[in-house]
Amino acid sequence: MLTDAQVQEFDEKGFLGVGRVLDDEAVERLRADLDLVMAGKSPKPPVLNRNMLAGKSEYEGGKGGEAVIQIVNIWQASEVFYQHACHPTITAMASQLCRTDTLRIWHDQIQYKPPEQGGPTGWHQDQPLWPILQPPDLISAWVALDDATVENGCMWMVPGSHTWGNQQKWLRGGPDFINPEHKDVTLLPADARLKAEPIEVMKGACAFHHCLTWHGSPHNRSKRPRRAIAVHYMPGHIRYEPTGRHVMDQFVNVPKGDVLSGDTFPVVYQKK
Ligand SMILES: O=C(O)CCC(=O)C(=O)O
Repeated sequence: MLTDAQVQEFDEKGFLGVGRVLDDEAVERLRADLDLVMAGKSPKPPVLNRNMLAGKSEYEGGKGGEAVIQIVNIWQASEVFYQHACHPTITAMASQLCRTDTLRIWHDQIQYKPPEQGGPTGWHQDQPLWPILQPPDLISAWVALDDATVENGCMWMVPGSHTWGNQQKWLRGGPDFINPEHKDVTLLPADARLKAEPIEVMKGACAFHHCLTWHGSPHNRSKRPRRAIAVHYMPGHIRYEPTGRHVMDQFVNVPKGDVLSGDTFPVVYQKK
């Protein structure tokens, strides 16, 4: 259980580090299955397994052999990752932060930034990039499979930005990438501060973020890998409201306006 102070911190900042949730053995099991899936050797494939930077501009890290390996729905390719998505402590905390009795997996996501060649992940908000879901009440549990520090490209987030609405089309990385820029600051509250904080997460530890929190992660030019698994969770009331395209659309079997449920969006937490 999270304390009231932790819940309040999440409500105010839009993110919260909660410390260690996995022991070394659990991390090793996940790393071993990640290797199998990345090599295309798992019994079933994930939904995506790609370099996110392929075909992107130099500014976005697409040139010079840089990579961010993104795997979507590794839980469908690996029982170990499915069990991770159902982790009782993580899901109980997530349900507490989004005040729900029911949590479903929206999708999960590995982002692996390899040593020296790890590219950046652009500044963004999650929910605007998921244009088939409403309302914007989702939460992500990001668990480090290596120590993620400033040196190897940990995420950065802007405190309070989850309260500023959908700003996705105005967002971009600043010249140093560490802080974001907004193309029309008149659309933001007068007291909005675009000052990002690094979210360092040690191996086996977890940080939550709200689906409107501005975040991004720079290059990994260190000699260490940066592997992490984010599970994006839907509270029980999230509806299917398509206004754009998304890779998970092909798995939706409910009519527009219904709660997004079904085999590919399993319930992983139900309060008794
Ligand atoms: O792992 C990263 O650096 C970015 C992940 C991300 O954008 C997310 O979990 O929403």
